[in-house]
Amino acid sequence: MRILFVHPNYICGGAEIAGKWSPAWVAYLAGYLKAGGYTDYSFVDAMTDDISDDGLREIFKREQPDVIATTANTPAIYTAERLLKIAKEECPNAVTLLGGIHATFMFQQILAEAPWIDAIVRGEGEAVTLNLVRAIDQGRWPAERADILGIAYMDGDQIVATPAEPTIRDVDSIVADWGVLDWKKYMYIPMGVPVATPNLARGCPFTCSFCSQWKFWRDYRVRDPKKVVDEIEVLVREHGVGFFILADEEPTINRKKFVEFCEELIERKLPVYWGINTRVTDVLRDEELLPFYRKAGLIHISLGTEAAAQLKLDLFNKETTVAQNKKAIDLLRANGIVTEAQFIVGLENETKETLEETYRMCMDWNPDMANWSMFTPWPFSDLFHQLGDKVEIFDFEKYNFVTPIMKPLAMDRGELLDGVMNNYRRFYMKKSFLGYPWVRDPIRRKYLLGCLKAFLKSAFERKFYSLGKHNYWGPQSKGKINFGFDESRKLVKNEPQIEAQVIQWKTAPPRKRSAATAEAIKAAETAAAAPMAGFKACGGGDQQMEEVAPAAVMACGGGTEQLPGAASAMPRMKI
Ligand code: B12
Ligand code: SF4
Repeated sequence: MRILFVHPNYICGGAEIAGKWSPAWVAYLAGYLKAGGYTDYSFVDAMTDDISDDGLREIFKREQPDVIATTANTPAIYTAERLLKIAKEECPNAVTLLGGIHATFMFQQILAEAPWIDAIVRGEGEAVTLNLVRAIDQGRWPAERADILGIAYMDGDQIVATPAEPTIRDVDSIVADWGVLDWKKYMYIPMGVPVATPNLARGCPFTCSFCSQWKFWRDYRVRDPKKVVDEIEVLVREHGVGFFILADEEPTINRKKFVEFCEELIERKLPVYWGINTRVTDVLRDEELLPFYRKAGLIHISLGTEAAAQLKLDLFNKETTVAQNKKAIDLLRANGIVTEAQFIVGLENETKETLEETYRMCMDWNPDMANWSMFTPWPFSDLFHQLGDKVEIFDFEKYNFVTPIMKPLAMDRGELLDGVMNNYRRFYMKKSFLGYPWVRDPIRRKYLLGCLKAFLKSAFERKFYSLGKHNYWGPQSKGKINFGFDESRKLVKNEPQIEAQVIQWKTAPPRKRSAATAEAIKAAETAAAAPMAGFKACGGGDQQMEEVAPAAVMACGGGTEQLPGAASAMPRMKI
């Protein structure tokens, strides 16, 4: 049973600019398969090695694996679909698999667009993949595929989605096989060392309206910190990793575990620095602990500050305040931790003035780094549904935080991009002359200058924000920018039963439901209960998540109306 994992070759000039990133999904899936007795797997990183479609074709032709598996975030979806098409053409007998965030929620559209995909793995991948590989190995595939939880596939012209696989309770049973990656390739420019993204915890108890990660993992689980440090020790000692970023959505919410994790790192004296993404509220809560976190090697915290206006934070259901953002940055700076403030811009009410306001607020907070991401309306986020028909672009390849998907009412997309670039230029110009070179702590200084180097390299090569590709050469070119949207791409609205599955995949606890979700659930409970009777949460099985509402849900526009052109092309759905 030969399994070939392939990471799709998609690049957009966002976070990739910091170096060559090692993909964690492969290591975690491979490790779980290994524990289940399947060790004949290998990996091709088409993104890091910049492998073309023709190059992949050659590899598939030569390798002839039994299973070809790839991943996709939203912007990489078409690249992944194409990759599996080539895989099917060259290896018609191989089983083609797709997993990751986008396919978990958008499987109906994907299977319609890419019927050569044999199965989509929904949500957390380890247990489902092992069950699926076993079924193939034991000759039960495809005859018994309906018994495998957590997958979606085409059966003739019908889409079948099996009940959700329960999330893995014993998260310590997941032991990554980092040896599947070729570590020479993965270099983090700021530190000049290989970089990894291990997992301490999965999931997030918050419910920000623009985000879908809290829906994806369904519940929050933390691994044994000692075991995670064991994994990091392997990464450092066997693979030369010198920097890691926890792949977690919310690594610090369980303070006890996070403290244990830091204690263990300190005790083992591993030569490694690291970073996290976390919430400002956790930083404020842990004010006293920040020196200890720094001692454990934590040198970079990227904060979901998101906005300079309270109204926007509330719209995002962020449960934070502007004042908290400023305070958290002050505390981190005082404790020698590099701070990165993340802003989301480009909603419909964005103007030149609001962009300027964000810049001024940012200068006032004075983080070490700042990041202006374009608002990206994942169709499976709560905010998307609140936007109604305001989203016009459904070319998912551009859903990448660097392309303006929404057109603000008062400016065009080119002006928005130019405004964002103006913020970057001013911010980093100041930092490069008046900030980074004068930082006293040598590690922090090295790190910041390293980040600047990565940033300048990508700006010089016009790769930053895909500027060259979009024909942006500075303010004078803002009227000539071409984002190359494929406007023939449409959103295929899920059929009601599938939409109900998507909604119920993770229904937020009532306290935290956004207004839109709560309203949608209420509407569904009154209007749609009868026709949906017998239809169970998480796909209809008996494996219910406790917090999932028992009543049927048909929400977020889950009606029967399709976008023009979509209805006739859609296969029927069977659950
Ligand atoms: C590390 C990371 C990166 C790294 C990527 C490293 C790499 N080579 O993989 C870097 C910094 C390069 C990066 C860049 C970007 N990222 Co990023 N990234 C993350 C982060 C923080 C962790 C991802 C991770 O490793 N998780 C741990 C692994 C174990 O989880 P996983 O990948 O989901 O895999 C599990 C399942 O999904 C499933 N699975 C996944 N794939 C497959 C495949 C098969 C066959 C199967 C069976 C199962 C399966 O099984 C796995 C184990 O359970 C997430 C946020 C988060 N906390 O998850 C954002 C995230 C994935 N990134 C995101 C985005 C948008 C981007 C960028 C577009 C942003 C930008 N402009 O820079 C770029 C795109 C880069 C690209 N070319 O694809 C979004 C995606 C949202 C979406 N709807 O798709 C996320 C969720 C962040 C967010 N704020 O929403 N990213
Ligand atoms: S805190 Fe908000 S943005 Fe961050 S992972 Fe959780 S839900 Fe998403």
